[in-house]
Amino acid sequence: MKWFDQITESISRKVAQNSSRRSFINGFGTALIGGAAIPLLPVARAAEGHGGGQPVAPVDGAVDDPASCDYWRNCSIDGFLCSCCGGSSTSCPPGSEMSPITWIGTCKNPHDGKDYIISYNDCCGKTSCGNCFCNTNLLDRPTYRPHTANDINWCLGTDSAAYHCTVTLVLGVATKKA
Ligand code: ABN
Repeated sequence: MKWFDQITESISRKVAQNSSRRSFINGFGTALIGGAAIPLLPVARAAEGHGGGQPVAPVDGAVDDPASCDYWRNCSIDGFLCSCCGGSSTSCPPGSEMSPITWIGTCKNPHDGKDYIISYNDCCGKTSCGNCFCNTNLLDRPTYRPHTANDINWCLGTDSAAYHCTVTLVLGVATKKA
């Protein structure tokens, strides 16, 4: 093993002769600061809260508040926005239950120009919320065709039929024109 010791010693001496303390500190500092900066690099993150996990780009005149009737996902709603009732655009307020049977609409996302299938699920089991009533009705049809109408209490299949508010769930991209 003597040969191994000699080689190691010779390499160590060469490194020590050719590198100063200053250059070591310089290199070490660069590695430290460079490493710390890596988490600051841009990475793709799913956009939360704007629907469908779609990338969100600012669009002139677009309303980006889910608690507004003009928010793109609310294009075909008839009811109270759960965002104004203690819930969110995708979750029912505490104490209410989401209806499994819903009205389905199609709305254009101004951020990417695509049409999305939106499920308007009623939240049930509490009296009417009374806040942020919206009646936008895009492609809504008369109630004698209930499967294409939004002016219906969809609190069916829930413990209670009492209507409280409505959430808007993005089901996917619409591939065919409605
Ligand atoms: N789908 C909302 C709703 C509930 C009760 C009555 C009319 C409309």
